[in-house]
Amino acid sequence: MKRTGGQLIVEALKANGVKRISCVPGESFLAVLDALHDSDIETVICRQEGGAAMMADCWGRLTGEPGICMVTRGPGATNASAGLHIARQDSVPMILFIGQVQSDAREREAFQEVEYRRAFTEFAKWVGEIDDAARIPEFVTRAFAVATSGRPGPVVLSLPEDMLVKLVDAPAAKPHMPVESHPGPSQIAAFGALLAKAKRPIVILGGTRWDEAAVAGIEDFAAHFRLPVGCSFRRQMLFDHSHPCYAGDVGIGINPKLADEIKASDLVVLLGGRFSEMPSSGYALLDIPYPRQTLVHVYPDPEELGRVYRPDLAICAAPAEFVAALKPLKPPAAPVWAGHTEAMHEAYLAWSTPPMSGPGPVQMGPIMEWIEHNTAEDTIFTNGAGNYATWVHRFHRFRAFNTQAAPTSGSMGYGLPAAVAAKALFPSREVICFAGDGCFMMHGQEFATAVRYGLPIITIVVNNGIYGTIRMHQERHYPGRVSGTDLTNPDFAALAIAYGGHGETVEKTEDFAPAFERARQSRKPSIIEIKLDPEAITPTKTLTQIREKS
Ligand SMILES: Cc1ncc(C[n+]2csc(CCOP(=O)(O)OP(=O)(O)O)c2C)c(N)n1
Repeated sequence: MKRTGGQLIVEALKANGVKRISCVPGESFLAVLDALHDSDIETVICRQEGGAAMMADCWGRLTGEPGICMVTRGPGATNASAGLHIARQDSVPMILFIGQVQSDAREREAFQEVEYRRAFTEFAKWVGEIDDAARIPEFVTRAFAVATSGRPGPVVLSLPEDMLVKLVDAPAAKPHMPVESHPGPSQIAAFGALLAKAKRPIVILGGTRWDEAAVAGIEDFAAHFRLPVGCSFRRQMLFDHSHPCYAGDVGIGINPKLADEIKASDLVVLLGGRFSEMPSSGYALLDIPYPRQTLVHVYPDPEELGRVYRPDLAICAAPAEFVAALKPLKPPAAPVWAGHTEAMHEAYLAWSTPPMSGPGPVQMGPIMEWIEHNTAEDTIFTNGAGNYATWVHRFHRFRAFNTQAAPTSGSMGYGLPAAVAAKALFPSREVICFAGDGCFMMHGQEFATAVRYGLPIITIVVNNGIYGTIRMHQERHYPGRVSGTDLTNPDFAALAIAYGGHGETVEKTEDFAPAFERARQSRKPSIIEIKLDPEAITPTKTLTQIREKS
């Protein structure tokens, strides 16, 4: 039976198990929208393509299967590039479909014409264009394979408008076949031998391609070997922070004791991550290219192994496969490093206990403590970029897999669309988005998407009236010379209500708990605005102290 290109795209998505897509429509892909009309794939209509792409990223991040986003050519595609860049840096599988101008107008700079194979090469793992509708099954299968294999990442498929309306014969779509990469027995034995020789080992978890079983498996392994385990920047959901082997967050503003421990260790095991600029404290924790410590690097893509750090043992395997293969290794009767592991967990507990005082009438420390005692272990936390995020990264003790969606790429605006996506995926779990006033306003319009689909996310806007992170750097480097960092904000609670959600304003610490409970009980998407004194720029230093270097 002949189908249109639009129908074949939807057929291929269904065959690959896609349940929902994010989308901002455009006249360039009406034939796909029409085919979606007849399918049970849910189309989440978004308000800006950046938010739509970030939602798709979040689905990819939390499922391991590509998140799907559809946008129009030119301005739709360039807006979506914000989410594409996140998926690329964060190694998240995603497929972005872009409606393209009709074939006979190409290369004239037709209306909204962009050549994506030139423009998006650096933002995507692969950029393809489908000229012949009969080849849609081939291109979509490849897109799923590329997005999920090796180091996962985003794929862009450009869809010329005329191709989408052609009626063609094509084979029925089949699901893609995931590509696994297992370590060999000799590599596991070599790893065991390095561990047996070590006196002060440390494991740092990161990257994607994890699942619940792998997270449970590494926890088991660490417990048996009494190994200290840290989590790379914004990959905190990979290890239960209450576990006695947990050593802390290897991210921005790392606990200095943990940084010292990594430097002093004799065996570093990088498991699943790249140990890029943020987790490595600006490439300062391990020498490049030859770390002083013995380095075991486990990564699902050979191109990353030896790219920055030359490992002593390189294992090309997905973290889940590596963890599964660890079972034959037997721990020493009394690991010599066990005392370090205990001390590191103690140091972590002290580091992650919030300060109870600070400038102004609202204290974030007690608010974080309240959140810790009043939310479930499976609560999902999302955020974008800004100093406010430190409160989450440092003081929230992540307990379970798939409870975090935050961009390692440091992109502002991610938290809100990610919260919408996470709530659509896990409707029975609580989803809390943290945002700064700057961050929220970047993709805050997706609050309307939460209202439209009845997704009661709780958004905590930490409003200090400034682009605080940049003000902090400014005061450090150019004391007292404020430039480009002041903001004028809306009334966030009124904004929530205007959208059809629930709004709260917190001006004193003790207002927070009842405001949160009311937001919860409203069963509506909500915004809780916390009016934070801009002096409270970090948990431990005020803006004045930074300016005066005191
Ligand atoms: C999309 C994007 N634009 C700009 C930046 C640079 N940047 C990093 S943090 C920040 C300020 C964040 O302000 P806000 O959300 O209000 O949080 P605060 O730091 O005040 O807590 C800026 C502008 C960025 N990381 N991402």
